[in-house]
Amino acid sequence: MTERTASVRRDTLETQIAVELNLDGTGTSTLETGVPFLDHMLDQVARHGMVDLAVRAQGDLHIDAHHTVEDVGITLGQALTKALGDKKGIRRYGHAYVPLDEALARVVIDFSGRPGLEMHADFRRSHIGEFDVDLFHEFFQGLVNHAWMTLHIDSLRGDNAHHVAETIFKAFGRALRMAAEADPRAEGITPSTKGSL
Ligand SMILES: [Mn+2]
Repeated sequence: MTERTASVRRDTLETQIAVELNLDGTGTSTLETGVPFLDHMLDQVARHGMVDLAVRAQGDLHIDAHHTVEDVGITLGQALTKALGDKKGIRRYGHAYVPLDEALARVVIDFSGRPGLEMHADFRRSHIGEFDVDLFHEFFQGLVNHAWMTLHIDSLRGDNAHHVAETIFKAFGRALRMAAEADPRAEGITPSTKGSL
């Protein structure tokens, strides 16, 4: 496979975001979104997805973290689309179960070419530190809309909200790795009977 990297800049009046992505990386990251808990979660995606990821964001955090978190999702989605290219030779589907103590999450990905999000996660508190747990859905909705992926997220159990979030993002990273990975038996082949994704 040729190099699968992307560099995307997205500027609006609300946020200015730059994402650099290498799908065939080693799990290193440079994260400066201005939202520390989001940085912590993106670090999990890079590490467990074995992708190299740099995200720099300047957002209207004086309002709240909503625009920044959503727009980081959008820009990361755009970077995924660009880095995946024609999707020839990838596995397309990926899934992972990840536990963290009492918490357990399952994430299933299909690089289907159709945006779709099913997210089922109950958090027992509204905030993790200063981070509003509603924003996890905003992040993943922005991501799937621009990565053209079907994404099923199920938090199967968990008491601690930090644990629940972390299992979701680690499982997302693992599932992403599987779905985006080169399948040595399918070199040059589009993983769809339609012939395109
Ligand atoms: Mn943690």
